[in-house]
Amino acid sequence: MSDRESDIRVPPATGDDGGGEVRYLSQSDLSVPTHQIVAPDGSYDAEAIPDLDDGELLDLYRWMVTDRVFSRRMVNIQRRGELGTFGSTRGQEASIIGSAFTLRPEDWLYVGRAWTPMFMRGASMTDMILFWRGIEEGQEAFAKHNSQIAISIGSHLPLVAGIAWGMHLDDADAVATAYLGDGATSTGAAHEGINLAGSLGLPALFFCQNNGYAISMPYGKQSGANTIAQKALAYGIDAIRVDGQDVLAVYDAVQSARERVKDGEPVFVESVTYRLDAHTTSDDPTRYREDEEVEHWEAHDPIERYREFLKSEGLWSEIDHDAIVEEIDAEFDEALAAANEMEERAVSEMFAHLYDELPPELARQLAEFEELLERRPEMYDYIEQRPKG
Ligand SMILES: Cc1ncc(C[n+]2csc(CCOP(=O)(O)OP(=O)(O)O)c2C)c(N)n1
Ligand SMILES: [Mg+2]
Repeated sequence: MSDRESDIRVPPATGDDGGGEVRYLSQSDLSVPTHQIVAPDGSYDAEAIPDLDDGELLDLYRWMVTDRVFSRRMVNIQRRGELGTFGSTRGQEASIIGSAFTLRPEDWLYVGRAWTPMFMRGASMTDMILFWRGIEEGQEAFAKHNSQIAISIGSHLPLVAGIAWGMHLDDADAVATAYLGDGATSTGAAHEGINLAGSLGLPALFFCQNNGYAISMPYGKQSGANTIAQKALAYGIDAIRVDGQDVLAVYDAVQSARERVKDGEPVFVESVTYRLDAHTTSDDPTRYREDEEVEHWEAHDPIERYREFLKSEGLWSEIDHDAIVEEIDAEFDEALAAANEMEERAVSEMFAHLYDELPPELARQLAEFEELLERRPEMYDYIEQRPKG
């Protein structure tokens, strides 16, 4: 916990040379830089390229395409009635892959809108389909890869701070990472988690994807802060703001952050990106945003930008894009077939998983529900027991 352990860190109230004037501490005095390596037009300074070998540079591309194909397929099966809902990540691939590429299997990963990082650490597409069908086995499988999905936004930040505290006590050579959205930064839990990490100096890495919206709420209406990165300073945490459409910049930023975090200096990263699809398949974004805005961001497609970089490096000829897409589609087909093999679910499962021992009120509700189904078996007709979500 380095020098943060000292008992008294309140700067003395000695006055200053303001000449009696009331002086404000203002965000307009802050200059918040945004890290970028490959500019939107594909130009870059070769000196600034992170130290990745050709194989790793090609892997970054493959994972970004995996992310895009997975989102497309998940939205499609939801439309066919085979999934309850899904949150697409189209447009955020550089942000998601550049960051996750820096993590090691021993790091803990708690994600918001970022599903491929689970695949990158060995979780299967089948488990992800099960998760989105509301089947608990999916989440259980993720835990085997030190990872979880937080649907209750911001709720995972205190947990990640707690995991980081445990890592600190164990002197572990690893970090605990929370992926969160811009909206999650407005929750009380996020404040508590980041504050705890900052005050104790814990190995926690906060990776915030500012994709412009919390469902229909644009960032500008959600917060008075010019940037999310600046919020970290109030917790005594250093921050990096990065161009989330530039996979190499995101990798570079998070790689640097991870090194610091390991030494007990938490870091907050704001990755500036954009959600091109709806919030989830239940949402209609045409109700709250203009086509021109989406078109603007489509012109900042992160995969296209990285493709330009690969061409400049002479690596594009190594890639057979159509073959990659075909392989990922085939992997998805297999995963879906495996997920469809799941047996019917018992309706009592609605009450399982959260508690070791059912609290009395839930036990009462379960008994009432079972009694109802016994008395009126035709009610089963209204309950979907196939694991479709
Ligand atoms: C604690 C909590 N409140 C409300 C919701 C409903 N909800 C689901 S997603 C969402 C917005 C999330 O926005 P953001 O954090 O920016 O993440 P994004 O979906 O943009 O990735 C809300 C309010 C929730 N899941 N959890
Ligand atoms: Mg958001």
